[in-house]
Amino acid sequence: MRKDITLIMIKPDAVASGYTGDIIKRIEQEKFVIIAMKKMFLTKREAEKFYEVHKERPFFGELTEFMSSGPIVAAVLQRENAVSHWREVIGATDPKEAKENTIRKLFAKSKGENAVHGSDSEENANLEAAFFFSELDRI
Ligand code: FUP
Repeated sequence: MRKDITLIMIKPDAVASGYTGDIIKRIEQEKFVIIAMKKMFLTKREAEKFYEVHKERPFFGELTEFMSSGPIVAAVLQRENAVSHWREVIGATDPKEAKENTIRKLFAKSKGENAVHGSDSEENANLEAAFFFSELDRI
């Protein structure tokens, strides 16, 4: 079976609330292989670069401010259908709309402070993984 990757982040709200361990446990329960993982602090400029596709959206300032407000954990995860499976596991962008037992239902505060990120396509997963990790980090 093909093993795809996705790029995920545990966002500043979830790291600050002490949910990193719970989320990593869930990653393993869902049979993802952790290819690379690091805790880091994005600058505003780095957050703006990562979310460049959203730069015309009204929430861009708030989003990049939030994403550079505290440490995050970024990781490359692998399993079959990694992108779609992770999106199922995390649930809807707005935790109020997320299904029971999804990560956002369990841990997110709001649509903006929503605990985790997941790539939205295989193409973006590869671009986003390369944003955070070198080829050497991902062997
Ligand atoms: P998702 O793919 O579920 O992370 O959501 P989007 O790509 O639509 O949005 C990217 C990020 O922008 C979200 F994680 C949170 C933020 N956002 C807002 O702050 N307000 C909105 O109305 C929509 C998204």
